[in-house]
Amino acid sequence: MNLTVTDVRLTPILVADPPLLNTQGVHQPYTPRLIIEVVTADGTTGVGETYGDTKYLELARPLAERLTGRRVDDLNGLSALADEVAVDDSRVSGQVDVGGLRGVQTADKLRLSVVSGFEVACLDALGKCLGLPVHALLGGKVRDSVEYSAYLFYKWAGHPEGVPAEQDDWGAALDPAGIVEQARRLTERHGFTSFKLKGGVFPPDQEIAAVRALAAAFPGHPLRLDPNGAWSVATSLKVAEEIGDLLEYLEDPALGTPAMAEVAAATDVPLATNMCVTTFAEIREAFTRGAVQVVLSDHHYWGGLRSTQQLAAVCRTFGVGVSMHSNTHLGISLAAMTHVAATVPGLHHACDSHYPWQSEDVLTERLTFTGGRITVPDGPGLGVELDRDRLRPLHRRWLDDDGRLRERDDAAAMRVAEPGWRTPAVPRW
Ligand code: GKR
Ligand code: MG
Repeated sequence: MNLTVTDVRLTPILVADPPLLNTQGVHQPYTPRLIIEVVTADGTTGVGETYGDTKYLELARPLAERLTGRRVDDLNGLSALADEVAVDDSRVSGQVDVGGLRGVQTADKLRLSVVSGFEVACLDALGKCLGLPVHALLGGKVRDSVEYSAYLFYKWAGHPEGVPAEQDDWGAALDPAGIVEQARRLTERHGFTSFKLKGGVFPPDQEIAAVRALAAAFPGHPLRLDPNGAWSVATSLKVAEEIGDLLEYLEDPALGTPAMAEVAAATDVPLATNMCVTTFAEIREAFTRGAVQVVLSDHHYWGGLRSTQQLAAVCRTFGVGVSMHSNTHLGISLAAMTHVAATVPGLHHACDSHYPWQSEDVLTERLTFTGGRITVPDGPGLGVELDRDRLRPLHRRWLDDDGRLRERDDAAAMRVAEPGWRTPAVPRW
């Protein structure tokens, strides 16, 4: 067996995305993703997936060159390699990111987001070489299936520019009845039993009404509401008071650790985050101030599957819960999330996934939810196979784009419908 990397292929793609609304704007008709293939001297190919905007691609290219000649099992060497690559400072603002709503943007986080795609590809290749599933390389699964929640979004019936040609069949969801209908369809199709509503889109009273409607339609089922930090402390507390008894947790009601700590101090409703704790450096302040009760990990920006396990161990030490955040992603990332989630003891909340919203994938076979769960693959590597015939047209779409859609920008997408739209100042309400 020869584990030396002889080739790394990077394929940026644009993936069809429905007009899902969030506090910054709306999803573009296409979202950029990057597919990473790592080939060993034996001819084994491992696949990984991460964010595909230009700033990630610019970092992935020199990292791909450096990886050639190294071994796929040298995972500790990967981050060191990434550190050798300079990050263009204009690419990271230090502020909360545009479009993605994933917390602070720093050079380190950008590096980790790229490294994670390579780590997953290396683990996939290593698992295939050894005949072992990725979860075994991570220490072994502690569960046979991983639970996901139905991710509900306010949405338009179609994108304002009338593309993509592949319009989704979900229709609009802009009020409580629309959200309940969406939840029913997601449940019928995938068997989900817990629900997360992306909020921060309408004034809080409307979102409170939607949660109440969900609670009436699905009595006793876990519900979450996530306005991505759009509310003031006072508004967060008002919402907690009104519907706290219906919620499993409130996700990022207010922006940043100080505001979250203030909310947490005044309510018993657990607070979850994928915005104020998104790096190891942010843990100390948030945990010592009791600002969050659940951290939603994301292997992409935490630096990979092994970093996610480390985060879970830190959370366990502090008695903080852990689950998984999601952003628009395809099946490779869903498989990676499922493998790592299978190895994390004490994962007590259903993970988030945008996957049901993605009509396209680059796999020979889509992953399927049964009873809202994904069975943990036991075949070698990630247990998924890249389909070149599906990958090619999505890459062609990226090549043909004039550059506008290659950067995810939900505010820019919103301006197509509302020319005066600016990313709202926070707190919005
Ligand atoms: O897809 O619009 C979206 C979400 O708002 C996403 O950008 C967030 O990162 O899903 C995420 C979240 O939980 O905050
Ligand atoms: Mg969130």
